[in-house]
Amino acid sequence: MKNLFVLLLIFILTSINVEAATVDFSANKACEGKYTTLVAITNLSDSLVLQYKWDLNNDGIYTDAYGKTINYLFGNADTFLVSLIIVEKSGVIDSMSAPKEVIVYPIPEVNFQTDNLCEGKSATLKSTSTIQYGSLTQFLWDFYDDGTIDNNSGSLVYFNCGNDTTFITKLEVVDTNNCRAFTTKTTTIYPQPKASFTTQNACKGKEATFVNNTTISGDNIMFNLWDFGDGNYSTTTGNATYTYENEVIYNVKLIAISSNNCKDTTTQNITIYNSPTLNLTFSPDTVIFEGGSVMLSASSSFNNYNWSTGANSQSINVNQGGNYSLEVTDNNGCKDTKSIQITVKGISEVKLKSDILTPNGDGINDFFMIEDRNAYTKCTLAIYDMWGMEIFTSTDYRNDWNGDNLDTGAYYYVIETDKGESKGNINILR
Ligand SMILES: [Ca+2]
Ligand SMILES: [Ca+2]
Repeated sequence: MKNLFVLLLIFILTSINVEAATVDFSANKACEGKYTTLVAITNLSDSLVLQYKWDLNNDGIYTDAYGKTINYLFGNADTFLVSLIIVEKSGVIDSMSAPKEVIVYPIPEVNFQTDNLCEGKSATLKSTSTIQYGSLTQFLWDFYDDGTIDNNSGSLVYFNCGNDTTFITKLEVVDTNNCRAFTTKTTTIYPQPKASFTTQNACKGKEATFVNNTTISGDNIMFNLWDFGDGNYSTTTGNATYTYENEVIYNVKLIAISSNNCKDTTTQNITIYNSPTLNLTFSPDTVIFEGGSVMLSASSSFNNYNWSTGANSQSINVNQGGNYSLEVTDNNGCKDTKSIQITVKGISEVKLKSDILTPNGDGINDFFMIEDRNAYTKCTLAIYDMWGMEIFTSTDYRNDWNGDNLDTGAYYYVIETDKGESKGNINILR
């Protein structure tokens, strides 16, 4: 009975031993292009194991690799199903209940952009690297590619550009799975323009000129951006002109941009003055008679007068018909111009406007009127009644006699002027 118990115990223990054979493996985190290390895990002692056989491509055939520890290159980033069987020396074959996933992580796509690689400027270098899974944790910038990391502060770094030169920049990025990749690029530092312009204070409504004196050596200016300070801009390849509408001091900015996108900015104030307004006056009239003259004047005083006749005085005397113009300049150099047409009228005979006088104050024939009275420098008038008695006389008649209180009837007049005379009847009607 005791022997039977011992045998039973041995049988049970042996059975447990056989059924308890476990098959598993571990795999390290591998990155694309790197070997994955797979290590079999079993409760069998090595002395009982004849062979470890691996199926690494999930085709059910365990001939892809042999050994308790293997290194395998899966090739691309993916999830692979891997299984393992253990052949015991006893001939028993132990297997996994199901294949197990092995992940090969992708490596980052590494790239970077540069901006403002200009002499003496602070250039910007920005990583544009990406990763399919996880995130990027380190950005290792090596300027000059000399193996010494110059900056590991992040994806966006700055570089103080010295003089125009060319070198290699290397960026290596590392992700959360410790997968890493790098790229190198030739970094060129370009010539820096020196923006400069000159201008002169200008007048409202008149074109202001900006002369571009920007310089650059070893490169070209692609274009100039002008900010006129009033919200308006323009781009030129050289100088600029602009007309301001208000008398204000404006801050004008020039940004010169080279063909390699190096920029320089300069600013300068321009004062815009109010433009003068010229009014032309004339005396006595824009219509003058032969032998007469008219005085043309600027109604207010200016710094400088420039008549179309060549005169430079505030007023001129004109006795010829035609168009006369005057340009005036104020203390700020701002100008205005006006012109005036002078007509000369010829006098053929001394005439009355009407030979009827109706002095009733209705505005019609109320006064004894000589046509073109202003044409005569001398004008005398005498009125006689029908008996030849002089009843009115003036040596400087101004078209201002209303017949006094004479009765209705016919009267006789004599006009003498410097250009001739006239005699005849005038009829007063009341
Ligand atoms: Ca296989
Ligand atoms: Ca370096």
